[in-house]
Amino acid sequence: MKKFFEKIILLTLAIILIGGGEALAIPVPLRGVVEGFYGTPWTFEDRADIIDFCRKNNLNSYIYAPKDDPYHREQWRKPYPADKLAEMKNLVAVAKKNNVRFIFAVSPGLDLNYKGDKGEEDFRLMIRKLDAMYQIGVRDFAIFFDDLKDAKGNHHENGKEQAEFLNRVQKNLRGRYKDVAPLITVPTEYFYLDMVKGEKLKPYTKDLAENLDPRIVVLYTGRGVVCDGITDKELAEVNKIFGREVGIWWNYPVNDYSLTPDGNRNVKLALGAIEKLPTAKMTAIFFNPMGQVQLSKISLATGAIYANNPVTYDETQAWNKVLNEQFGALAPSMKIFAEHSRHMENSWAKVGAPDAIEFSTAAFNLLNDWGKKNFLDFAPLEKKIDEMERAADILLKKLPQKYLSECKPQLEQFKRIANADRVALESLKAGKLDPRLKILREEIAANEKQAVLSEEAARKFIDDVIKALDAPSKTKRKR
Ligand code: 14T
Repeated sequence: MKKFFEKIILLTLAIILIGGGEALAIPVPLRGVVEGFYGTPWTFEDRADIIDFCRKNNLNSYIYAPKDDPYHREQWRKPYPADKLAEMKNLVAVAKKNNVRFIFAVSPGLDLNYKGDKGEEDFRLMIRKLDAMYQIGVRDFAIFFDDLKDAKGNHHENGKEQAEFLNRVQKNLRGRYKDVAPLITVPTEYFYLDMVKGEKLKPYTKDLAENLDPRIVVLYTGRGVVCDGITDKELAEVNKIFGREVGIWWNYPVNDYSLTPDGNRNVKLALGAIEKLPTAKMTAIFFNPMGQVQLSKISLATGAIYANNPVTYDETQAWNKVLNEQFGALAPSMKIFAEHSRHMENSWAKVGAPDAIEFSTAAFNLLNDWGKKNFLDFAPLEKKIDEMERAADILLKKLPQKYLSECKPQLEQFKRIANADRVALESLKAGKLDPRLKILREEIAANEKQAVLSEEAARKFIDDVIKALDAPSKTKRKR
């Protein structure tokens, strides 16, 4: 009888939810930022600033997991020295004040021992490490096992051992402290294509999934490490593998795989909106940002809109709203710049909307007509180039220092590209390659060691025009 009434109530709720016209917002329960990138970690000021940003954008969690904090990964056994601990304590208080969960993560996988005396010792050291954080007010913990592959792409982790370690840590902490939240983890095989071989689960993933306490939250990154969206179906598939609702570690706007040879400055900035994520119910989503903390806020704020209501999320609308809010009078210029710097792609990564679609379309149409038609409409592309030059000048002059310090090389490169695009366009008009164009291209190429943007749009137009005009007779005769 009780069951029957429960069903009626649930049914009524479902009718209200589905049929109620206005869709009810269902925020992702755990939503926030994971400082999980390689390279120079954020400062404690940056972190306090991002926690304040989280509150303002209704994100409720921040995960502390900077890969290059030695105490987080390489020397995870070492306790934080007093000065670092004091800064951490202060940050934990900031989070508490802002109603944001401070989730402290350790990545012990590089050399963690699971068995024997060494295993016991490492377990004890892990507990000591987490206990010190409990003492300064931390109530949320994570243990990550990502990126443990050797040069050949193999790892030597055992899923059962890892599961037992995680279960034991969780049991120990929650046994002694009633106010500690469920543990969060990232497996060693943390993207779908790494979990399976053909139709079958790989042994590590199978063993981990079978043995891991169902209360432990598992995060994964999608089909790949950095991938072009996650569908509801894909998420359901991974939920099935782990027998729980898996959370998402989303690798956008992170750009740590776009590095200068010195390994520190990020060459391309990810300034687009979050897109192509599930609308189905999910338990957690964390966005991995760029080292550039201020500029990360464009994408992170769109992520916050998404995480607060995945079903109604519209990336274009969110992106425009966020840029207006964050840049005020500079928003129109910032939009033009950001549009050319949102798609991230290399041999193994692909994410973010294509750069400057209107530019590419105008350029494509023009080059397509060139040599075929007598009348060429240069106006659409000319307008785009005008806008780019104006935007670059305005931003270089007026952007507040906190932003400029994160994107000056990219803005200067943007200006160079716009300038070369202008010369390219004039060359097309004249039907003859302006010799300056190749010199400009050389300059741009030389600067690509520190700044890249619009690879398939404004940057490509330069190459395309040189190609078209370098062999004019050929192209023209083709008709
Ligand atoms: F924890 C994981 F979900 C994860 O994404 N781990 C790292 C992360 O720290 C990094 O910021 C992100 C983007 O580069 O990807 C993972 O790191 C990798 C993965 C690779 F396959 C770095 C280089 C790779 F080749």
